[in-house]
Amino acid sequence: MSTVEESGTKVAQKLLTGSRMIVEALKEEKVEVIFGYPGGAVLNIYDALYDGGIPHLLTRHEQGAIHAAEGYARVTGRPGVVIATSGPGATNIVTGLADAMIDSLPLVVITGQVNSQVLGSDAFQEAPILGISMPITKHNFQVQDVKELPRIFKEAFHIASTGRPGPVLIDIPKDITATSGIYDYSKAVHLPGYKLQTEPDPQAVKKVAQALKKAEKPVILAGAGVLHSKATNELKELVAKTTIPVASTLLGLGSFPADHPLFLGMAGMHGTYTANMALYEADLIINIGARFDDRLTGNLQEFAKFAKVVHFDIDPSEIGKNVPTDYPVAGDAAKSLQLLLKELPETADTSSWLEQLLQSKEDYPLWYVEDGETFKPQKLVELVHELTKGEAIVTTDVGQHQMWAAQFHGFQKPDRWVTSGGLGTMGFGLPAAIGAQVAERPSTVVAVLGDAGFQMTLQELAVLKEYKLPVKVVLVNNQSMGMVRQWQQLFYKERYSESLLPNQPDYVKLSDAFGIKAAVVHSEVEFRTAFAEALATDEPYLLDCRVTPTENVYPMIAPGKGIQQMEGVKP
Ligand SMILES: Cc1ncc(C[n+]2csc(CCOP(=O)(O)OP(=O)(O)O)c2C)c(N)n1
Repeated sequence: MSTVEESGTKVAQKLLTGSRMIVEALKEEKVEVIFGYPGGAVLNIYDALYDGGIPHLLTRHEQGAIHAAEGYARVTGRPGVVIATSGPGATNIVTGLADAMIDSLPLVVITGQVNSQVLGSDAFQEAPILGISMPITKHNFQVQDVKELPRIFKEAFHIASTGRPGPVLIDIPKDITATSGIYDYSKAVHLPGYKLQTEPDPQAVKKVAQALKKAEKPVILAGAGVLHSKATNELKELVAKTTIPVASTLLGLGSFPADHPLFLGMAGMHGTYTANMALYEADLIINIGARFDDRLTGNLQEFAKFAKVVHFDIDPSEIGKNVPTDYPVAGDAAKSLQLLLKELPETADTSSWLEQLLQSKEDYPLWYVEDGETFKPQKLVELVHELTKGEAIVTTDVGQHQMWAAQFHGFQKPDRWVTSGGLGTMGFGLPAAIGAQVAERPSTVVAVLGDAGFQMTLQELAVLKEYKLPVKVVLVNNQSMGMVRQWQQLFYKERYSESLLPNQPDYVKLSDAFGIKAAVVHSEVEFRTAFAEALATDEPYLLDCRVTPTENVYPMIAPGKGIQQMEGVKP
């Protein structure tokens, strides 16, 4: 350690160890919380954090830390920060990196690495995380000289949070964290190879306005890009001016109010009849910030058969990737829509199209049948909405419960919906709820989880207790991996291979062991009482909800089918 540091004038002199530089850089980036887990290669960093002045949340597994950071990023729009040690610590965050990459969530992930001198020698806890993470990060760095640390941190935060957001990994050999160097965070980011295309081309937007003028059956597809670019007001204005109806992707839920008469619901594999038929029959699809992924489009041969396609996207490489695009507009969604609003001409007469869609909404709503005996999972989701007045942040795992939450919760506002869309990561929901609750302490956060997914990361219950996070865990317990069971029922002749879970832990005892109140719920009546009690406390709570074990998610587009070929539509 340098004498300058010991003299007490360390920051002013700007001669700092690598670990202190990391803490200073995180402070300059106004990082509110770090999600992490210590280990040998990051001991110097943890020592600097000991009195470094940035809160740290210790999860019980590195996967928990990165999903928590994703939850934080989704709710705040700011980069979530993660620290993991080398080797197994680093490999434990791989799923989260892939998840954040495909769902465009900004993260800055710091991994410890073995000492520079032994790099590449299969040293203890060495894992080539740079190579492993290359295709699943927006960018990654390995620090080779302590002097580079400030520049690399500044670039990492810039890259993670600008353009299409994504995870950036910084791998730091242990010796670098102990070495001193000059700390200068004042230099502006200079990345000639990193070109952002936030400003839309006015000519391209003009062409969209012309296309709108002619369209008699237009539909907007709102994706997560609307949320990332905070374009929800512009979207509302566009709809107010044009009366074009809106369908949403799974990740776009909340970008347009669910109770708006022109909202058609979620589109895609488990989308509403009306949203899917609108996309099928449309003569103009206006995609704002969606990837046209396969769960949305179904069989591409059938998708947008009759439509011209407009695609607004911050990432030009997404435009035309899956669906041929007639009107490409690369740029920030909010800016593009602002330009479009200025250009708007009179639109064509769409009244018969609207009449058709509004009638379809009425005739073919989402539906389920009450059997008078079992607790329907769809009802459960409706009750979560009702009892939280739709104000809660809802996180989920992956599976049937995720689809029911997407279908039946009715998101009114942006950034209240936290789910693993692209990767479909079981185990995401509980840690993501932790990150969301840390981001918004006063808000109600409800983690709607599957019984199988919960068992993948349930050790994070310890975090709820330790950090007094009042997350309400609603376990949609159907005694199976419901979505797998559904596919085996429908496509594998009911051969339920390894998807039934008759042996479950006693979740009340389990919660009790973590110091968390819990109850078992079998019916709507019991749920109303127990959930009201859970909401009334400022403590975490777990409800083990025994729902209909054989319920399926409908409508459904079977694999290989077109978006119009839905099964299980209300008769
Ligand atoms: C890490 C991971 N492994 C496997 C899968 C495949 N998978 C998708 S849904 C599902 C079942 C989920 O069961 P559960 O958590 O109980 O939710 P449910 O479908 O019953 O609501 C499985 C195994 C996955 N998405 N993620």
